[in-house]
Parts: sequence; C-alpha cells; structure tokens
Amino acid sequence: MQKRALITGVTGQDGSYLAELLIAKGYAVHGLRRRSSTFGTQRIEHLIFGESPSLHLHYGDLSDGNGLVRLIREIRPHEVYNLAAQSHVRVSFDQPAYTADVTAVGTLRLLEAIRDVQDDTGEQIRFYQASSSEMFGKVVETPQKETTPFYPRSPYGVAKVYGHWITVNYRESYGLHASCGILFNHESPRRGETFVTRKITRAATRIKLGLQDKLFLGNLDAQRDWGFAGDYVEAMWLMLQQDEADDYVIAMNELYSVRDFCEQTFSRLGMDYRDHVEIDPRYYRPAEVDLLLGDSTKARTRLGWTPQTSFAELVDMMVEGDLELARQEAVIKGLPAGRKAA
Ligand code: NAP
Ligand code: G4F
Repeated sequence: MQKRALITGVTGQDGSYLAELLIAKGYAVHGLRRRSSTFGTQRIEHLIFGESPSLHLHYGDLSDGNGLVRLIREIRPHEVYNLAAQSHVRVSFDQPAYTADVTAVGTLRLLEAIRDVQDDTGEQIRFYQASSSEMFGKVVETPQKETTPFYPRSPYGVAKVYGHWITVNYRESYGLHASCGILFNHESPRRGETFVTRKITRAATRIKLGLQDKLFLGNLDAQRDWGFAGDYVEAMWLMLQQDEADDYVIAMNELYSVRDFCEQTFSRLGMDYRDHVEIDPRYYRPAEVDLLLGDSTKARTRLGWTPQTSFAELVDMMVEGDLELARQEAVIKGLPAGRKAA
C-alpha cells in the first residue's frame, strides 16, 4: 500500500527537500500551502508542474484549526511532518504574538487535528515536530544534547519550546507516535535569503560580478553548527520509521563563526571579506544566541543517521548556486560579467 504523507511548510527550504525525499521513496505527498498574492512555490515547482506532478498542494494555515482537521480527515495521512513556522529569529522580536500563534499554538492545533482524526478512524498518524537548537539559547552546557535544559533567547525560541513540550505531552498523554527533531542550523542553495549564510553567499557572488559593493551584517562572532538541509530531512524520515517515538538532536557536531563563513565564502571567490563586509547594528538582536554546538550521538547510534555533506562542501554548493543566479542577473543587466558567463 502506498504511504501518504502531509508536509506543512512544504514551500520552505526543508519542505522542498523532504517532499523530494518522500516522493523518491514512493509516498503520495501532500503539502500545505498558504494563500499569498504571489505563487510562492519556487522551491517545489519541479514537483508540481511537468508531465507527472507528484506533489499535491492544499491551501491551509496553521492559524486555522478547523481547516487542519478537514484536511487531515480528507488525506488520512500515515505521517505528518510539521515544518511550518514563522522561522526567522530576528523577525520574531518584531512579531512576537504572531510567532507564538503560528509556531507554538499552530503545533497544538495540528496535534489536536491528528488526535481527533486518529480517534475517529483508528488509524495511526505518526507526527514529526520541527524543534530547534534555538531552544538551547543561552546554553547551559556545551555541546548540547537531548538532555540539555532549554533557555530560549527569542520569542521564536520560546514558541519552539512550547511546540516541543506540547508534542512530548501528546505522546505521553494520548500515546501519539510523535517525535521531535532538535535540528541545529541547516542551510542550502534554497535557504531563505535573509538567513545569514545565504545572505553572505548571495552578496559575495553579486559583489564578485559587480552587482553590489558592500555586505552589511550584524554579529560576526556568533557561532553555529551548520549542516546541509538535504542531509537533515533524511533524519526526519528516519525518526518516523522507528517503533517508538522519541526526540533527537541532529547536528554536525562542528562549530564555525559567522566570520568564518564570510572568510570561506569570499576566499572561494578570490576576495577578502574584510574589504566588503561592514557592520550594521540594525542586524544585532535584542538578545543574542552566542554559540550552538550539537552532540548528535543519539541519532547517529539509534537512527543510523550520518550526514554526507561537509561544511566546505556546503559553502561550495551555496556559492555555486548563487554565482549562477548572479550571472543571470548580470546578463539581464547587460554587465560584462554576464556576457562572459553566458
Ligand atoms: P522556512 O524556509 O522559513 O519555511 C517555513 C515554512 O513555513 C514555509 O513553507 C512557510 O510558508 C510556512 N509557513 C509560515 N507560516 C505559516 C502559517 N501560518 N501556516 C502555514 N505555513 C506557514 O523554514 P525552514 O528552514 O525550511 O525550516 C523548517 C522548519 O524547521 C521550521 O519550523 C523552522 O522553524 C525549523 N527549523 C529550521 C532550522 C534551520 O536551520 N533551517 C533549524 C531548526 C528548526 P511560505 O513559503 O508561504 O512563507
Ligand atoms: O542565520 P540566522 O538568522 O539563524 P539563527 O538565528 O541561528 O536561526 C536559524 O537557525 C535556528 C536553529 O538554531 C532555526 F531554528 C531558525 O528557524 C533559523 O533557521 O543567524 C545566525 C547568526 C545569529 O547569531 C545572528 O545574530 O548570525 C548572526 N548574524 C549576523 N549578521 C546575522 C546577521 N543573522 C542574520 N539573519 N542577518 C545578519 O545580517
């Protein structure tokens, strides 16, 4: 029997990689999309257009509980992956109540919908919650693992702590097969352009081709454990294939600073980041997370999960992707770099 999966946040970075993975595994994949005035489906166009569209999209929103119940009743998924969120930490300081409604209470609405439908049909629906290393915030131990206490430092982090604990609570209260992946930062050429890694690769490649002069950043000393999103979605799937639901840290177990990321990106393009990067205090956060370093031993041992992409390969992949975008832009603007590359 073909398995059915529902992905919320399917139009986002992780949703697009997860949809590809599940389709390759033979799933019928359904995705929740928000209504917007633009298409917003750039990352998944290859899955919804063409000769054999393999991804089925449904309008919905984590703020609309009744809609979620109706959708789950209609699809009757075997697995639900909750990737939807207001996922930007800096923005969560500007929109704290909205972030709480979507990222925290949205998770509760989805769990309630699953519980209702599962009770009615008697068919198990497995659930994945996109928890975050941002929950560790002002870290109380390093590296951070599943047992490390949370100390969130942003409205986003606080909302994710709620989403995490309500998922654990529904597992313990109602026996739901519900697992949380505590994922450390993961990036790709599909990463949103306002997250720091993509902001750096996008700007550095545009600077290289003469499309911009400077890159304005905030705290260069923040340190993160960066992996490749394509590797991390495999861990989400593995969690839902286990007999018992549980929570897992997913990380590379390696630490780099924002400055390191700048240095590596600009040097690949034959430039020195110090000639182009300037600090703009607007990008500082009211409360910063200085260091996140994961210990993913549990996932590697119990799930057999192994990331395939190194930090250097990740930077290369992102630089290549953005260099191509910058070349296309240069062609449109009729710049010499565009003509040479065309
Ligand atoms: P992303 O690219 O920002 O994608 C977020 C997705 O959520 C988008 O599809 C977005 O739709 C959707 N969404 C936002 N508000 C919604 C709402 N009210 N109702 C329904 N959908 C909504 O994020 P990502 O990097 O793929 O991350 C996926 C999940 O993992 C998120 O929950 C994030 O918080 C979490 N996470 C990410 C990382 C990381 O480093 N990437 C690490 C740990 C945890 P639109 O396309 O319409 O905006
Ligand atoms: O790329 P960032 O915005 O990612 P952040 O805040 O770590 O959040 C991401 O990872 C979380 C996992 O821990 C996810 F849950 C969350 O959804 C998101 O995907 O910022 C990384 C660091 C921060 O310390 C920030 O202060 O980079 C620093 N930074 C310095 N200049 C900047 C900038 N961040 C951004 N976005 N823009 C800057 O100009």
